[in-house]
Amino acid sequence: MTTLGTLEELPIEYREALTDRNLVPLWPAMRSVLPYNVPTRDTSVINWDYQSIRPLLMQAGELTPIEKAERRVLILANPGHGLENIQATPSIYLGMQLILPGETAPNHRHTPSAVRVIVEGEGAFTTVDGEPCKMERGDLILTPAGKWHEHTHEGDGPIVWLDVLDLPLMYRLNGSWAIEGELQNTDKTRDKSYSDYSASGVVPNIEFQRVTDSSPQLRYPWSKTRSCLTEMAVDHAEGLLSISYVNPESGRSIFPSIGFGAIMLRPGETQLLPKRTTPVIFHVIEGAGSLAVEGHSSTDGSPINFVDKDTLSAPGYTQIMLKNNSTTEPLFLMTADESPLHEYLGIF
Ligand code: 1HN
Repeated sequence: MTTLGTLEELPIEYREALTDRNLVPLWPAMRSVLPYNVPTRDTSVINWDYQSIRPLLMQAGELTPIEKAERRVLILANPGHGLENIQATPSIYLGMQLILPGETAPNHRHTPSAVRVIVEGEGAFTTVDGEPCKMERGDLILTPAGKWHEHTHEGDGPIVWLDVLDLPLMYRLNGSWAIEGELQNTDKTRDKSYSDYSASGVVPNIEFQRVTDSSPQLRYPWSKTRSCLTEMAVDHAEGLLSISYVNPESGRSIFPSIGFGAIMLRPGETQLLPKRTTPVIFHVIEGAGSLAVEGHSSTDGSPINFVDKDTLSAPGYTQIMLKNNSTTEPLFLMTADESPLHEYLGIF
Protein backbone atom coordinates (compact mmCIF):
# COMPACT_ATOMS: atom_id res chain seq x y z
CA MET A 1 0.00 0.00 0.00
CA THR A 2 1.48 3.38 -1.03
CA THR A 3 1.98 5.77 1.86
CA LEU A 4 0.36 9.07 0.98
CA GLY A 5 1.47 12.54 1.97
CA THR A 6 -0.23 14.24 4.92
CA LEU A 7 -1.57 17.73 5.39
CA GLU A 8 1.07 18.46 8.02
CA GLU A 9 3.85 17.85 5.49
CA LEU A 10 2.67 20.80 3.42
CA PRO A 11 4.05 24.31 4.20
CA ILE A 12 1.58 26.31 6.26
CA GLU A 13 1.61 29.20 3.72
CA TYR A 14 0.66 26.76 0.97
CA ARG A 15 -2.23 25.31 3.01
CA GLU A 16 -3.49 28.82 3.80
CA ALA A 17 -3.32 29.78 0.14
CA LEU A 18 -5.44 26.74 -0.74
CA THR A 19 -8.00 27.49 1.99
CA ASP A 20 -8.25 31.13 0.83
CA ARG A 21 -9.26 29.86 -2.59
CA ASN A 22 -11.66 27.16 -1.30
CA LEU A 23 -9.31 24.41 -2.40
CA VAL A 24 -8.46 21.16 -0.60
CA PRO A 25 -5.70 18.67 -1.53
CA LEU A 26 -7.12 15.21 -2.17
CA TRP A 27 -4.17 13.00 -1.25
CA PRO A 28 -4.26 13.45 2.57
CA ALA A 29 -7.99 12.49 2.54
CA MET A 30 -7.73 9.75 -0.11
CA ARG A 31 -7.66 6.71 2.18
CA SER A 32 -10.51 7.90 4.36
CA VAL A 33 -12.90 8.61 1.47
CA LEU A 34 -11.79 5.56 -0.47
CA PRO A 35 -10.60 2.88 1.96
CA TYR A 36 -9.20 -0.37 0.59
CA ASN A 37 -11.43 -3.48 0.40
CA VAL A 38 -14.18 -2.49 2.82
CA PRO A 39 -16.12 0.80 3.12
CA THR A 40 -16.59 2.86 6.27
CA ARG A 41 -19.34 1.20 8.31
CA ASP A 42 -20.72 3.71 10.79
CA THR A 43 -23.93 1.83 11.59
CA SER A 44 -23.52 0.31 15.09
CA VAL A 45 -25.20 -2.90 16.17
CA ILE A 46 -27.97 -1.63 18.49
CA ASN A 47 -31.05 -3.09 20.12
CA TRP A 48 -33.60 -0.40 20.92
CA ASP A 49 -35.54 -2.69 23.25
CA TYR A 50 -39.20 -1.78 23.50
CA GLN A 51 -39.39 -2.54 27.20
CA SER A 52 -37.14 0.42 27.97
CA ILE A 53 -38.57 2.71 25.26
CA ARG A 54 -42.22 2.28 26.27
CA PRO A 55 -42.22 4.04 29.68
CA LEU A 56 -40.29 7.00 28.23
CA LEU A 57 -42.72 7.23 25.32
CA MET A 58 -45.71 7.14 27.70
CA GLN A 59 -44.01 9.86 29.73
CA ALA A 60 -43.77 11.95 26.54
CA GLY A 61 -47.56 11.52 26.34
CA GLU A 62 -47.88 13.22 29.74
CA LEU A 63 -45.20 15.86 29.19
CA THR A 64 -46.09 17.01 25.70
CA PRO A 65 -49.61 17.45 24.32
CA ILE A 66 -50.05 16.50 20.66
CA GLU A 67 -50.60 20.20 19.77
CA LYS A 68 -47.08 20.92 21.03
CA ALA A 69 -45.54 17.99 19.17
CA GLU A 70 -47.36 17.67 15.82
CA ARG A 71 -45.80 14.17 15.84
CA ARG A 72 -45.02 12.73 19.30
CA VAL A 73 -41.97 10.66 18.51
CA LEU A 74 -38.84 9.38 20.21
CA ILE A 75 -36.18 8.98 17.52
CA LEU A 76 -34.17 5.74 17.45
CA ALA A 77 -30.80 7.35 16.74
CA ASN A 78 -27.74 5.24 16.02
CA PRO A 79 -24.70 6.38 18.07
CA GLY A 80 -22.46 5.14 15.26
CA HIS A 81 -23.80 7.95 13.09
CA GLY A 82 -23.91 10.49 15.97
CA LEU A 83 -27.19 10.88 17.87
CA GLU A 84 -27.65 14.44 16.58
CA ASN A 85 -27.78 13.18 12.98
CA ILE A 86 -30.95 11.13 13.66
CA GLN A 87 -29.80 8.27 11.42
CA ALA A 88 -30.50 4.60 12.16
CA THR A 89 -28.50 3.79 9.00
CA PRO A 90 -26.96 6.27 6.50
CA SER A 91 -30.34 6.93 4.83
CA ILE A 92 -32.94 5.48 7.22
CA TYR A 93 -34.63 7.36 10.06
CA LEU A 94 -36.54 5.42 12.76
CA GLY A 95 -38.90 6.74 15.41
CA MET A 96 -41.46 5.39 17.88
CA GLN A 97 -44.64 7.42 17.65
CA LEU A 98 -47.37 7.62 20.31
CA ILE A 99 -50.96 8.74 19.87
CA LEU A 100 -53.37 8.76 22.81
CA PRO A 101 -57.10 8.07 22.52
CA GLY A 102 -59.02 10.94 20.94
CA GLU A 103 -55.88 12.62 19.54
CA THR A 104 -55.26 13.48 15.90
CA ALA A 105 -51.81 14.13 14.46
CA PRO A 106 -52.53 16.91 11.94
CA ASN A 107 -52.61 16.63 8.17
CA HIS A 108 -49.44 17.35 6.20
CA ARG A 109 -47.41 16.13 3.27
CA HIS A 110 -43.70 16.11 2.61
CA THR A 111 -40.91 14.95 0.33
CA PRO A 112 -39.58 12.09 2.54
CA SER A 113 -41.42 8.76 2.16
CA ALA A 114 -42.62 6.95 5.29
CA VAL A 115 -43.76 3.51 6.37
CA ARG A 116 -45.43 2.88 9.72
CA VAL A 117 -45.08 -0.54 11.34
CA ILE A 118 -47.76 -0.91 14.01
CA VAL A 119 -46.28 -1.95 17.37
CA GLU A 120 -49.18 -1.91 19.84
CA GLY A 121 -52.75 -0.70 20.24
CA GLU A 122 -55.78 -0.64 17.99
CA GLY A 123 -58.50 1.71 16.83
CA ALA A 124 -56.27 4.15 14.95
CA PHE A 125 -56.01 4.88 11.25
CA THR A 126 -53.86 6.98 8.95
CA THR A 127 -55.73 8.83 6.23
CA VAL A 128 -53.57 8.92 3.09
CA ASP A 129 -54.85 11.17 0.25
CA GLY A 130 -58.40 10.63 1.56
CA GLU A 131 -58.07 6.86 2.11
CA PRO A 132 -58.38 5.67 5.74
CA CYS A 133 -55.83 2.90 6.42
CA LYS A 134 -56.64 0.80 9.47
CA MET A 135 -53.63 0.16 11.73
CA GLU A 136 -53.20 -3.31 13.24
CA ARG A 137 -50.15 -4.96 14.84
CA GLY A 138 -47.44 -5.66 12.26
CA ASP A 139 -49.22 -3.89 9.39
CA LEU A 140 -47.22 -1.66 7.04
CA ILE A 141 -48.93 1.64 6.25
CA LEU A 142 -47.31 3.64 3.43
CA THR A 143 -47.25 7.40 3.07
CA PRO A 144 -45.18 7.80 -0.13
CA ALA A 145 -43.50 11.16 -0.91
CA GLY A 146 -46.01 13.95 -1.48
CA LYS A 147 -49.14 12.21 -0.18
CA TRP A 148 -51.31 13.94 2.44
CA HIS A 149 -51.46 12.08 5.74
CA GLU A 150 -52.98 12.51 9.19
CA HIS A 151 -53.29 10.01 12.04
CA THR A 152 -56.52 9.61 14.04
CA HIS A 153 -56.98 7.46 17.13
CA GLU A 154 -60.49 6.39 18.12
CA GLY A 155 -59.48 3.37 20.25
CA ASP A 156 -59.13 3.05 24.02
CA GLY A 157 -55.47 2.53 24.93
CA PRO A 158 -52.38 4.19 23.48
CA ILE A 159 -51.29 3.33 19.94
CA VAL A 160 -47.60 3.07 19.10
CA TRP A 161 -45.92 2.51 15.78
CA LEU A 162 -42.44 2.51 14.30
CA ASP A 163 -41.86 5.22 11.67
CA VAL A 164 -39.37 4.35 8.93
CA LEU A 165 -38.45 7.29 6.69
CA ASP A 166 -35.81 8.12 4.07
CA LEU A 167 -35.42 11.46 5.89
CA PRO A 168 -31.59 11.43 6.39
CA LEU A 169 -31.09 10.95 2.65
CA MET A 170 -33.70 13.55 1.69
CA TYR A 171 -32.32 16.03 4.23
CA ARG A 172 -28.74 15.71 2.97
CA LEU A 173 -29.96 16.13 -0.59
CA ASN A 174 -31.42 19.45 0.68
CA GLY A 175 -34.74 18.06 -0.50
CA SER A 176 -36.69 17.70 2.75
CA TRP A 177 -39.70 19.97 3.20
CA ALA A 178 -43.38 19.83 4.18
CA ILE A 179 -46.73 21.57 3.68
CA GLU A 180 -49.47 21.74 6.32
CA GLY A 181 -53.08 21.12 5.29
CA GLU A 182 -56.64 21.18 6.66
CA LEU A 183 -57.76 17.87 8.22
CA GLN A 184 -58.98 15.42 5.58
CA ASN A 185 -61.84 14.22 7.84
CA THR A 186 -62.83 11.36 5.55
CA ASP A 187 -66.08 9.52 6.17
CA LYS A 188 -64.92 6.48 4.17
CA THR A 189 -64.62 3.29 6.23
CA ARG A 190 -61.65 1.70 4.43
CA ASP A 191 -59.02 2.59 1.87
CA LYS A 192 -59.55 1.54 -1.74
CA SER A 193 -56.13 -0.09 -2.02
CA TYR A 194 -57.61 -2.63 0.43
CA SER A 195 -59.85 -3.93 -2.36
CA ASP A 196 -57.70 -2.95 -5.37
CA TYR A 197 -54.71 -5.00 -4.19
CA SER A 198 -56.34 -7.57 -1.91
CA ALA A 199 -55.09 -10.62 -3.87
CA SER A 200 -51.50 -11.19 -4.93
CA GLY A 201 -51.11 -11.66 -8.69
CA VAL A 202 -54.38 -9.81 -9.36
CA VAL A 203 -54.37 -6.08 -10.12
CA PRO A 204 -57.29 -3.71 -10.80
CA ASN A 205 -58.11 -2.22 -14.23
CA ILE A 206 -59.61 0.95 -12.81
CA GLU A 207 -56.61 3.23 -12.61
CA PHE A 208 -54.44 2.92 -15.66
CA GLN A 209 -51.15 4.35 -14.46
CA ARG A 210 -49.70 0.84 -14.29
CA VAL A 211 -46.24 1.68 -13.00
CA THR A 212 -45.42 4.25 -10.34
CA ASP A 213 -42.17 4.59 -8.40
CA SER A 214 -43.97 4.26 -5.07
CA SER A 215 -46.52 1.53 -4.45
CA PRO A 216 -50.21 2.36 -5.04
CA GLN A 217 -51.04 -0.16 -2.31
CA LEU A 218 -51.07 1.76 0.98
CA ARG A 219 -51.64 -1.00 3.54
CA TYR A 220 -49.88 -4.37 3.76
CA PRO A 221 -51.68 -6.36 6.49
CA TRP A 222 -49.41 -8.46 8.70
CA SER A 223 -51.95 -11.30 8.67
CA LYS A 224 -51.27 -11.84 4.92
CA THR A 225 -47.50 -11.70 5.25
CA ARG A 226 -47.59 -14.08 8.20
CA SER A 227 -49.78 -16.58 6.42
CA CYS A 228 -47.57 -16.43 3.30
CA LEU A 229 -44.46 -17.23 5.38
CA THR A 230 -46.13 -20.07 7.29
CA GLU A 231 -47.47 -21.51 4.01
CA MET A 232 -43.96 -21.28 2.52
CA ALA A 233 -42.63 -23.15 5.56
CA VAL A 234 -44.91 -26.08 4.68
CA ASP A 235 -43.26 -26.48 1.26
CA HIS A 236 -39.70 -25.46 2.15
CA ALA A 237 -38.26 -27.67 4.88
CA GLU A 238 -34.97 -25.73 4.92
CA GLY A 239 -33.37 -22.49 3.72
CA LEU A 240 -34.10 -18.88 4.65
CA LEU A 241 -37.83 -18.12 4.65
CA SER A 242 -38.16 -14.49 3.57
CA ILE A 243 -40.39 -12.24 1.49
CA SER A 244 -40.04 -8.73 0.00
CA TYR A 245 -42.75 -6.10 0.09
CA VAL A 246 -43.21 -4.92 -3.50
CA ASN A 247 -45.21 -2.49 -5.56
CA PRO A 248 -47.91 -4.83 -6.97
CA GLU A 249 -47.85 -2.98 -10.31
CA SER A 250 -44.11 -3.19 -10.97
CA GLY A 251 -42.83 -5.99 -8.74
CA ARG A 252 -40.16 -3.57 -7.53
CA SER A 253 -39.47 -2.15 -4.08
CA ILE A 254 -42.38 -0.23 -2.51
CA PHE A 255 -40.19 2.90 -2.36
CA PRO A 256 -37.25 3.95 -4.55
CA SER A 257 -35.19 4.51 -1.37
CA ILE A 258 -35.95 1.87 1.29
CA GLY A 259 -36.59 -1.85 0.77
CA PHE A 260 -38.89 -3.74 3.16
CA GLY A 261 -39.11 -7.45 3.87
CA ALA A 262 -40.05 -10.08 6.43
CA ILE A 263 -38.25 -13.17 7.69
CA MET A 264 -39.54 -16.25 9.47
CA LEU A 265 -37.26 -18.53 11.47
CA ARG A 266 -38.63 -21.98 12.14
CA PRO A 267 -38.65 -23.15 15.80
CA GLY A 268 -35.08 -23.72 17.01
CA GLU A 269 -33.59 -22.51 13.73
CA THR A 270 -30.38 -20.52 13.17
CA GLN A 271 -29.85 -18.75 9.82
CA LEU A 272 -26.80 -17.07 8.37
CA LEU A 273 -28.10 -14.21 6.21
CA PRO A 274 -26.54 -13.69 2.78
CA LYS A 275 -23.73 -11.14 3.19
CA ARG A 276 -24.92 -7.90 1.57
CA THR A 277 -23.70 -4.34 0.94
CA THR A 278 -26.60 -2.61 2.71
CA PRO A 279 -27.06 -1.97 6.43
CA VAL A 280 -30.26 -3.47 7.77
CA ILE A 281 -32.96 -2.78 10.36
CA PHE A 282 -34.85 -5.60 12.07
CA HIS A 283 -38.15 -5.12 13.90
CA VAL A 284 -39.35 -8.13 15.88
CA ILE A 285 -43.02 -8.86 15.21
CA GLU A 286 -43.37 -12.15 17.05
CA GLY A 287 -41.08 -14.43 19.05
CA ALA A 288 -37.67 -14.14 20.69
CA GLY A 289 -34.17 -14.69 19.36
CA SER A 290 -30.63 -13.42 19.07
CA LEU A 291 -28.53 -11.47 16.59
CA ALA A 292 -24.82 -12.05 16.05
CA VAL A 293 -22.93 -9.69 13.75
CA GLU A 294 -19.37 -10.48 12.69
CA GLY A 295 -16.98 -8.22 14.61
CA HIS A 296 -19.73 -6.60 16.69
CA SER A 297 -21.61 -7.94 19.69
CA SER A 298 -22.50 -7.09 23.24
CA THR A 299 -19.53 -6.39 25.55
CA ASP A 300 -19.18 -9.99 26.75
CA GLY A 301 -18.87 -11.13 23.14
CA SER A 302 -22.18 -13.01 23.09
CA PRO A 303 -25.02 -12.45 20.61
CA ILE A 304 -27.64 -9.77 21.34
CA ASN A 305 -30.92 -11.17 22.61
CA PHE A 306 -34.23 -9.67 21.51
CA VAL A 307 -37.94 -10.15 22.10
CA ASP A 308 -41.03 -9.04 20.22
CA LYS A 309 -41.41 -5.27 19.58
CA ASP A 310 -37.61 -4.70 19.75
CA THR A 311 -35.85 -2.88 16.88
CA LEU A 312 -32.22 -3.59 15.88
CA SER A 313 -29.64 -2.32 13.42
CA ALA A 314 -26.62 -3.90 11.74
CA PRO A 315 -24.06 -2.53 9.24
CA GLY A 316 -23.56 -3.73 5.68
CA TYR A 317 -20.59 -5.82 4.43
CA THR A 318 -20.86 -8.11 7.47
CA GLN A 319 -22.00 -11.61 8.21
CA ILE A 320 -25.26 -11.63 10.19
CA MET A 321 -26.59 -14.62 12.11
CA LEU A 322 -30.14 -14.83 13.43
CA LYS A 323 -31.31 -17.45 15.91
CA ASN A 324 -34.79 -18.35 17.05
CA ASN A 325 -34.50 -18.88 20.81
CA SER A 326 -37.72 -20.91 20.97
CA THR A 327 -37.82 -24.58 20.03
CA THR A 328 -41.62 -24.57 19.75
CA GLU A 329 -42.66 -21.18 18.27
CA PRO A 330 -41.66 -19.46 15.01
CA LEU A 331 -39.87 -16.09 15.01
CA PHE A 332 -41.06 -13.29 12.70
CA LEU A 333 -39.02 -10.18 11.85
CA MET A 334 -39.61 -7.23 9.54
CA THR A 335 -36.60 -5.79 7.73
CA ALA A 336 -35.81 -2.39 6.21
CA ASP A 337 -32.66 -1.73 4.18
CA GLU A 338 -31.07 0.48 1.54
CA SER A 339 -31.03 -2.15 -1.21
CA PRO A 340 -33.09 -0.12 -3.77
CA LEU A 341 -30.51 2.69 -3.62
CA HIS A 342 -27.59 0.25 -3.83
CA GLU A 343 -29.22 -1.41 -6.85
CA TYR A 344 -29.85 1.92 -8.55
CA LEU A 345 -26.24 2.94 -7.94
CA GLY A 346 -24.94 -0.39 -9.26
CA ILE A 347 -23.19 -1.41 -6.02
CA PHE A 348 -25.62 -3.99 -4.59
C1 1HN B 1 -43.70 12.56 9.88
O1 1HN B 1 -44.42 13.23 8.99
C2 1HN B 1 -44.31 11.59 10.67
O2 1HN B 1 -46.40 11.79 9.59
C3 1HN B 1 -43.55 10.89 11.56
O3 1HN B 1 -46.29 10.55 11.32
C4 1HN B 1 -42.23 11.15 11.74
C5 1HN B 1 -40.27 12.43 11.17
C6 1HN B 1 -39.67 13.40 10.46
C7 1HN B 1 -40.36 14.11 9.51
C8 1HN B 1 -41.70 13.85 9.29
C9 1HN B 1 -45.75 11.29 10.51
C10 1HN B 1 -41.60 12.14 10.99
C11 1HN B 1 -42.34 12.85 10.05
